[in-house]
Amino acid sequence: DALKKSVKNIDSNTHLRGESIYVDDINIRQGTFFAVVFDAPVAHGKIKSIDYSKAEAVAGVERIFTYKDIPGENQIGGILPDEPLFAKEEIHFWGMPIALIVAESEFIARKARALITIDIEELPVITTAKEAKEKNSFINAPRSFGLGNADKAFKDCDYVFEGETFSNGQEHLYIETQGSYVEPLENGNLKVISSTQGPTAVQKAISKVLGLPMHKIEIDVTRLGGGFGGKEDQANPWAAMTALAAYLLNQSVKLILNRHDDLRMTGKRHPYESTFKIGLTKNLKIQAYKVEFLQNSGAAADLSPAIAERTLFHATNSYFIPNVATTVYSCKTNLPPNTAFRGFGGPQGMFVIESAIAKAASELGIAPRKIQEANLFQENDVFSYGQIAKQVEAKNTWNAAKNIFNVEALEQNIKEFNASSSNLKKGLALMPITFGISFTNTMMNHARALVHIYQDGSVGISTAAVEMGQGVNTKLLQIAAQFFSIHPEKIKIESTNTTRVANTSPSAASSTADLNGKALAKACEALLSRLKNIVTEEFNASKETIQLKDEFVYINNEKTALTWNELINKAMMKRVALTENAHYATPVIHFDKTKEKGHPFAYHVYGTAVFTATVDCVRGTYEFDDVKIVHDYGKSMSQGIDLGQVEGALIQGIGWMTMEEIAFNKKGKLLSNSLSTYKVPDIFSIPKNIDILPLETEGNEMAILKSKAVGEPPLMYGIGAYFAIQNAIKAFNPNYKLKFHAPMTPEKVLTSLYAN
Ligand code: LUZ
Ligand code: MOS
Repeated sequence: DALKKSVKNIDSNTHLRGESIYVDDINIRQGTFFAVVFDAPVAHGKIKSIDYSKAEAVAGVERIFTYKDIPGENQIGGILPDEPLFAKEEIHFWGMPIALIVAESEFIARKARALITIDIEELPVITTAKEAKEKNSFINAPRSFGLGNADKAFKDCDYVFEGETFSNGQEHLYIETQGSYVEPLENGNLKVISSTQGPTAVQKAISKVLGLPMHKIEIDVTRLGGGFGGKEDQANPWAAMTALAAYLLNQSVKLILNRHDDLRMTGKRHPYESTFKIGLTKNLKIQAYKVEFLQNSGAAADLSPAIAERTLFHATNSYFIPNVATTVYSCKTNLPPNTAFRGFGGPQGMFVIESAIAKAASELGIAPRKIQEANLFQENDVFSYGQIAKQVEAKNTWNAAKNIFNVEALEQNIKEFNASSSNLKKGLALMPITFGISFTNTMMNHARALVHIYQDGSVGISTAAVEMGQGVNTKLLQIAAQFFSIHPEKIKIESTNTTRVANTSPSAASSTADLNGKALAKACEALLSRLKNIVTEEFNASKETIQLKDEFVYINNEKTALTWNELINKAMMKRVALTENAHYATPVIHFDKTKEKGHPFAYHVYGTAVFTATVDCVRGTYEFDDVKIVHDYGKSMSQGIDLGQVEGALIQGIGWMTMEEIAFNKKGKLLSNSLSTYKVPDIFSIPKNIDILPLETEGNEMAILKSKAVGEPPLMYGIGAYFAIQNAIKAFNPNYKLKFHAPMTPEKVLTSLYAN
């Protein structure tokens, strides 16, 4: 079966040659203007006056746009209408856009920006979730999920432990920064090229800001140089500003944020401050778990309420706990609005339960894996949100990892190493993951595909899927190649365009290949059915006996002389439609927010990682010797692409947990504002050895071709890195009380090694 083979990413050639087109590479129209955003230099305040006169006087400056120029609404909030495109009277975060300077070159626009003066009455600044909660500063009402009766169950527990955790934000650091290019067409129509995961979200934002119907606005996306959630909602403002300028000037405008502007103005992964209470029986069964999550949402809702919800969905990770009480507060602060980031609140929830287990294990003097193993989800267990677990692979991936990688021998080796080494200490940690696949907002789980078979037998495919390096276009191409049984070179995946495929959900939630792939499969099936009707007439054969294989028609498994191209030609002669538009909506799923119960996920993805870390106890530095993983791909349709996704997510998760340290000062100014102060994993800091094995399973019918979603779940393996380091520190310093304050930077490791 061709699909089982490792396929090559269809973008690999143009990527390698530097020929792949991103927004900044587009051939722009003559006379195009360039834009730069003027943003707030404080985190909270009232604007008393702004003087644009010196900036406007710079030669080559065309015009400066503010909220006053907006013909529609000065509003880009997605879930809640609480976010202006341009600040009017109040400033809510450092980096909040105030104006757009449009000039003949970006250089001139930047020069002009430096000449703008602003007078602001500063107001008190909130930077942490805890402060926000104390001051009753929230985005919306808190949410709570519950199962059983946690408060009552604690009374019957043999052991109860409590603790606090913090996990910091994370910068998306997509290689392609935010940007858009807008070309006015005739009759006030606009063509918008945007680096966005959500073309429809951009179209809606522009429609609202300009007061134009959506049909006048065409969004086109070829590919992104990375998104990671940062462009699910936050591509909107830049596209809306560019569209505003292009519309009012009736000239093309281009806006590309440079790295510093992007880091300062955009939201990140949400920092969380949480408190937990965990209760266990003597035989290590977790009986009760209670947690309060404080999400640092930033200055506006953005996607925070949905992200908070996913934190609750994943609060017990891979463990069945009969009594659960979880609450999340979306806390309004004066940071840039935090947003979607691979895992979407799930990682933050999972870090807390793993911390609770580590704390319990440390207090009881046992290995955390004993508690982890005793509580893994089993078939027909219920999640706190009411979904009954089916086709559960939690234990299977755990046991496979434990056996294949011989965890007991590994543990023994580490003990012996630690006994004989004084300055280097090793630590082990296991990290199981369970991640729900589907947008938690049920209505978002649908997609469309538009397929043209051209009369020469070549095929063009449009869907809502946005290619952002994850390889979704390659998967779509594989699906069509499999259904039609034609050579991949006959198939082209078109850009993602709102005039061809409308009303789309963003490419997010790990669901892009599933949703768009299933819609594509439906379209292909409908076309095939019509083509087979032609063969039926022609050969007087019953439809079930007809097959297309390697560009020939087969009847009863016998090759006929009729080729794919001839069949398509016959279809043209017979006036059979060679275009199909199909819609797919995930069946079964539902969720009732009034009860906080339902069946929100099509299925779950499982896996287990085994980490070994070595800490240099003189310097506080560390290395990961080994990460060994058994991952549940279902029946992977693209092994190379899926492996790449697991590797990338793993490294991104390790970065979040260990070295990526976002810092704001008390006044809300971003200190980690460049790549010299914000460190992401590089080739030298990734694990020395990475072993990723697939779990052998039948796959899941709800996944496209039984090949499970792969984008987000493996990021959470990275949490194991944190605990492997903790265990190494403990081997050096028996007095060390575990701390749950991520990222575990070398500075923190060093102080922990010598703390008592
Ligand atoms: N985006 C979204 C997501 O809007 N809803 C989700 O449930 C989700 N999950 C993961 C990543 N992005
Ligand atoms: Mo997302 S965190 O845009 O899947």
